[in-house]
Amino acid sequence: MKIIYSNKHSQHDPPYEIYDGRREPYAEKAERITSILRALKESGLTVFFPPKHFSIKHIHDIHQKEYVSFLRKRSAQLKQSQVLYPSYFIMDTYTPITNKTYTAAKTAVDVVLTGAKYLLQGEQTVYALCRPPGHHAGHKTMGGYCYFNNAAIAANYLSEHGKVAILDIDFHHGNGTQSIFYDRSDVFYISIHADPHIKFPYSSGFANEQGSDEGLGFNKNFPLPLETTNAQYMCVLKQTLKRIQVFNPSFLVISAGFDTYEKDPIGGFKLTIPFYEKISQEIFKLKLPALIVQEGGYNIEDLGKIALSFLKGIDRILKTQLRSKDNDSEFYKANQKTSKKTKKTPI
Ligand code: OKP
Ligand code: ZN
Repeated sequence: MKIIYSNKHSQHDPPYEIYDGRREPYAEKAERITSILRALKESGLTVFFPPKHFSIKHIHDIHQKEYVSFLRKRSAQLKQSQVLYPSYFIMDTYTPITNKTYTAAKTAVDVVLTGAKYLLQGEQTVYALCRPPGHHAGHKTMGGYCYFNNAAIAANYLSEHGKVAILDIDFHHGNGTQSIFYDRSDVFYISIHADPHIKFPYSSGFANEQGSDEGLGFNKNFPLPLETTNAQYMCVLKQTLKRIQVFNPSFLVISAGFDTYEKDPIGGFKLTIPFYEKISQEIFKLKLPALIVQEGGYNIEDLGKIALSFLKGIDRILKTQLRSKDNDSEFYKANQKTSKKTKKTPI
């Protein structure tokens, strides 16, 4: 499995967010990703690949041009230590612009697109270890620590080669991703998250939001109560996977947030570290080419262990699949099918 990573994310590191009118330490810290990186390196599980440079066109396919240039220009205008809370293109008080915000956000997009391109070239699983996260970013709005919607941009890019399912397992509902694909039937957004009556983003993520026009029936939300346990979560996860199977996509994009963890400082579910291995094992039984896109997860101390647990689940499945490859397994057939479709495309 390939892991795509760039250290450019670390230059975007706002000192505070505003919660209910007060300054609080910024939860979406650069150390989140370094914690994951360290754990992966120590485990010796994988090899890292740098992102390639992709055209801005892929961002413009999803985000309004004025919004993109606003972010670029305002970032560039700021001094190193300045923090700007703009009055437009923003939906909350968690998502400030700093001098390197645009650079970091653009690099995160390059990271996911590089991963998506590897899938097109026949790679089975790629982990896009990116930051800042993306699933709250809408067509022309930043919010919830997100600027560009990494998962949506990658899904849209992949959708030119076949149907795409986006499975969002971050603790928070990916309102940005939902809104971007709400009227499309070629990209299926399905999300498990905390009840938005209680948790961010508050205004969307309810079970009755099912898509519109062409997209009606291609958006699915599973809001869950606080204190959700491993067993309850697994039951819902299996339901989402059945629906993805029925949709029968060519690619799976996973918005992988680890803030469902029992000790997450801003979450509220009760999932345990070993359970992430179970989650990924279950997901990878689908045998779909999958792009794992890093979203949230804020327990810096344990994030590395969570990510490692998640990736171990994939590794085990991949190994089983590889073993049964010779006797004409389903996996082998599935792979043959996808590799025909995966012609190289210029970026
Ligand atoms: C982004 B992602 C804590 C308030 C946090 C914002 C949550 C954004 C989550 N002081 N509220 O989905 O992990
Ligand atoms: Zn989250």
